[in-house]
Amino acid sequence: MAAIRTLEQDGVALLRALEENGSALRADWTGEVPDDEQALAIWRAMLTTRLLDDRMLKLQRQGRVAFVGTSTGSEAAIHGSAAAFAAEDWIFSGLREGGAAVQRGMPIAEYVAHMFGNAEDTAKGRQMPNHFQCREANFVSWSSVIGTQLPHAAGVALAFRRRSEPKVVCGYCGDGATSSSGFHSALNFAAVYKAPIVFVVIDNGWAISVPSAKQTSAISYGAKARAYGMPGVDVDGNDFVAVLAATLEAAARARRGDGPSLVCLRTYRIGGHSSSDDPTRYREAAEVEYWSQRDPLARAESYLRARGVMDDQRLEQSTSEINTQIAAAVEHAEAVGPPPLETLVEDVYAAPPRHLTRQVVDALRIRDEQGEAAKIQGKFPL
Ligand SMILES: Cc1ncc(C[n+]2csc(CCOP(=O)(O)OP(=O)(O)O)c2C)c(N)n1
Ligand SMILES: [Mg+2]
Repeated sequence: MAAIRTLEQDGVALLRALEENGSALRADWTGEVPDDEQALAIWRAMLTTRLLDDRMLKLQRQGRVAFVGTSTGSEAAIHGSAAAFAAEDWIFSGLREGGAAVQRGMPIAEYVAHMFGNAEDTAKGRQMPNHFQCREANFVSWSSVIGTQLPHAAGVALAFRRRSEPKVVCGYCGDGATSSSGFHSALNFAAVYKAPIVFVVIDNGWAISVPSAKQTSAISYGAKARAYGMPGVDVDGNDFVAVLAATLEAAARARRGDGPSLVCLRTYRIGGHSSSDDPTRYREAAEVEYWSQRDPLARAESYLRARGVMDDQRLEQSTSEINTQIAAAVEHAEAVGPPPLETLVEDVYAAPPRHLTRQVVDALRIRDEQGEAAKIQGKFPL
């Protein structure tokens, strides 16, 4: 196995606002600093994602949810960046940014309904779990096909510009997705047409079993921006203050009409790629240990304690409030049945074509004759 990944292994200067232990801003920090209310809101969003991930993974292990891709260890990157966008802005995500939809107002019950793929799932059970969407939060449904959300995001940004709508777009992707053709097309296109978009790369160290160090021979992901003709920055992704500041600057540039930016957040995927993965087969325990000691949530908590707005009581109360909401949502979601079979071909055509209608009629007949299909036993195939 290769050497372990560390935060500053390649000597690239990362934008950093907080001291390593989070206790204070660095003496040389001159960037934007959130007020305590905003900092607490970002922290709470991070905590919510941590608790949702913990619960969903347990449900998956119990066979109650089919698939989970956790964000544990990357919460500052996700929530610090998402906080830079306004309610009317649009977010295109990858696998791990679903918590940003919750941060933007998606109810926890809706998040959980989607994980179960039940009748209350806004995707009507047709997506893999952990592929979130929320119209009210302007959070767009994504495809697992890596990098495909980025050309869509650039196109929507360009539409906003053409229509003179004062909105910007955030396009998230992972380190692995930077090797996709969608990444190249989207960055090139957005820069040429000055689309109001911020590309946020969450470099969590791994693309399944491919280490970030093998993903590119560029000195950093941020360095790729230069070739596209846009600003790029590499940020300590576990530092929510630096993440927020870098993303705010990029969003402001897009809003001014000056075009796209690339914000690269260096962080870590503490868990497996997904609930189907065993990361001990390809990475060192020492690496996970190194990054566990740089937990972004603990760092944000230290900062807020030093600011005098966080204490054990607040921590316990928030944890218990969020866990109560999650528990209620899970109990409810399990009581709701699967989406009705009749909905299977809705929403695609104004009037479903005959061959699809025939399939639904057949499916209903088979169900009536033979009952619902039994749950599959054994491994989930992905
Ligand atoms: C086009 C395409 N190729 C391969 C895959 C298989 N695949 C699923 S996730 C993944 C890695 C993604 O890594 P990264 O972009 O770093 O995101 P992360 O999972 O680390 O958040 C790959 C290769 C896919 N889904 N789509
Ligand atoms: Mg990755």
